[in-house]
Amino acid sequence: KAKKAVKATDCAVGEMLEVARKQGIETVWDRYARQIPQCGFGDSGLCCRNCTQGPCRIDPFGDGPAAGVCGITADSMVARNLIRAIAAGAASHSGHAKHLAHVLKKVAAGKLTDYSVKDENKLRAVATRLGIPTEGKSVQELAAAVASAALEEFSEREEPLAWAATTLTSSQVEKLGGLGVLPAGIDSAISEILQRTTLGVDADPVNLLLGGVKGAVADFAGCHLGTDLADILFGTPTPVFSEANMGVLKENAVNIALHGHNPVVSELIVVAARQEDILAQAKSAGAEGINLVGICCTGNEVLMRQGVAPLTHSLSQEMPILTGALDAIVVDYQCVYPSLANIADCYGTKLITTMDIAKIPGAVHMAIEEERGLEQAKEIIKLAVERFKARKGAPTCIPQVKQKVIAGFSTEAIIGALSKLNAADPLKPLIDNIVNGNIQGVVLFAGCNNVKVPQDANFIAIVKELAKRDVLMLATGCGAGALARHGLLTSEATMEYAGPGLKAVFTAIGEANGLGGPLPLVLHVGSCVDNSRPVDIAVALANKLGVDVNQLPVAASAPEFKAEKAVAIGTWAVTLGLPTHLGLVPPVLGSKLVTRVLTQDIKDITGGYFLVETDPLLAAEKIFDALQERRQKLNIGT
Ligand code: NFS
Repeated sequence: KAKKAVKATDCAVGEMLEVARKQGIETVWDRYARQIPQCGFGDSGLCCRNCTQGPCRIDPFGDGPAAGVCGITADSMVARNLIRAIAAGAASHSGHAKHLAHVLKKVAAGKLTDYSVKDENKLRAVATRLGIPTEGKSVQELAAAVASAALEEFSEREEPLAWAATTLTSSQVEKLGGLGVLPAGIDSAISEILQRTTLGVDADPVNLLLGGVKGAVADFAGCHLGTDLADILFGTPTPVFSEANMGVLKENAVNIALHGHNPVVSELIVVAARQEDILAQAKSAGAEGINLVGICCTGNEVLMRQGVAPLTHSLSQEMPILTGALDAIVVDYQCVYPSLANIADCYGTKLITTMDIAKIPGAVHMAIEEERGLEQAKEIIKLAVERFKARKGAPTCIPQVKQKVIAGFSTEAIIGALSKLNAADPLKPLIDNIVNGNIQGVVLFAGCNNVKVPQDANFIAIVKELAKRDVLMLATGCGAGALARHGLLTSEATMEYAGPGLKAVFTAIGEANGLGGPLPLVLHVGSCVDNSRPVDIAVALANKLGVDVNQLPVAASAPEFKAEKAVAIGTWAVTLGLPTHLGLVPPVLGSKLVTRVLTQDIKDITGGYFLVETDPLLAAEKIFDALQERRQKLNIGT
């Protein structure tokens, strides 16, 4: 009972909840309470609205209807609903990637003055991986070739997706091809799911799930594409120091939050905020400066590349407005709660939407045209300055809570850090330490916060438990954010929580890299699309060892997931061979068959499987056991 009352473990969020209560402001937690009890049919995947003969519901206990009006069974209904979520997730990640591809194409054509290729090495590396000849080619030419290769990924062609075929191990590619789940186009895989799940198409639950796997592979390609193109356009992240949580707000500065997922707009706001004319405007309004902060994955993008402080994440995105100190929230798309508009209106905070596919009633909409992006970024900042002027002198209540953060661990940065130990063979120290047991395995923490879990509680508990057991951990998305706000992305956390093996390895790497201490307890590898980065490392390890990813002591965990994007990512993690923990029960229990395929049968096909455990300590135990099982099979003991 007591556990239910806890909404968040972050005390800054706790303080703001108290403000919300006093002021009568409705939050995500209040709206959730009003939904209780939630629909049991929907919760178990047994509700279908795919045609107007419905909505149909199947009784999971066998007392009521056993089929929908068209005759669809529980197994197929659950499978259909699940793979529609995968399609939606893939559409989101790849829509973001497509947007970046269009920007790169315009950069290559010389049409944009405010954007450029920031990382030529990455551009050349990606081109080489794709088999595009780079010799003697200019940056412009290569950018054009990579952008058109990227855009070709979306529609259907003869060959499999290049961003899957060139990034995975050859045996993975062969296996996926053999299963018929290597897509020939991202958009075509998404559209195929929509077709096969409409009335009267695919009624075979296992076949439907395979369609979902194909969609998930398309999602992986979209994520990888998004990461590659963002690095090319804005730079590949390197380790960066910052601070996290609401204490980063400054009462006397113009505070602007960058929220959403795509760095296309936020990167220009960072540029604009550093320009003299804009700073002068802020100063003449009486502000000491412009303070940019991040929310969700746009926040992760600008943290990784620009050191912008992460303010808060996902579930608590409404909270910073209640400080009274947030002058503007600039959003692009995805994971932005529409409720921000009402709360922003109460406080006078400017909510600015920037994408034509993502408008919110009550927000100011400024459709960004990349051709005049910097000018528009300045207009946005001016709106925030106006709001600052209006609130200047009024009391604010900023929770004095912040934590140090080290982020910026791209694949390249991790390999770079390891190369300080062994320049000729950077992966060797990592492999040696996995083999000798200093590192028991690698776990990637991904995914969101969910209102059904006290915010961050599962992340924190599992990380602390696995740290003790010498597990090397990486994090992305709101998971990385949760760990950042709780001080777990620091060298100090390594000293406090890491087991002796992990501590020794992280200290050696940290010192060799001049960090003056160990690596942070968990490495922040980026936003959710950046879940592709750890795959690159796993693939490199597998290739070097001559094994496959599904044999490595590597696992993934999404302890507080909520978004359809997380369903897509989890599915490709399983497809690529990882035991993948979920801290909430996905809506599949209405089908024993689907539940069994996802948690057991799939293991015989891909080597990966879903491991569902809502208790964080038990989850840590089970994840650790999964790593041990792999170690034993590789004969590397404990
Ligand atoms: Ni990922 Fe990032 Fe957060 Fe979840 Fe949403 S911001 S893309 S989906 S909620 S981690």
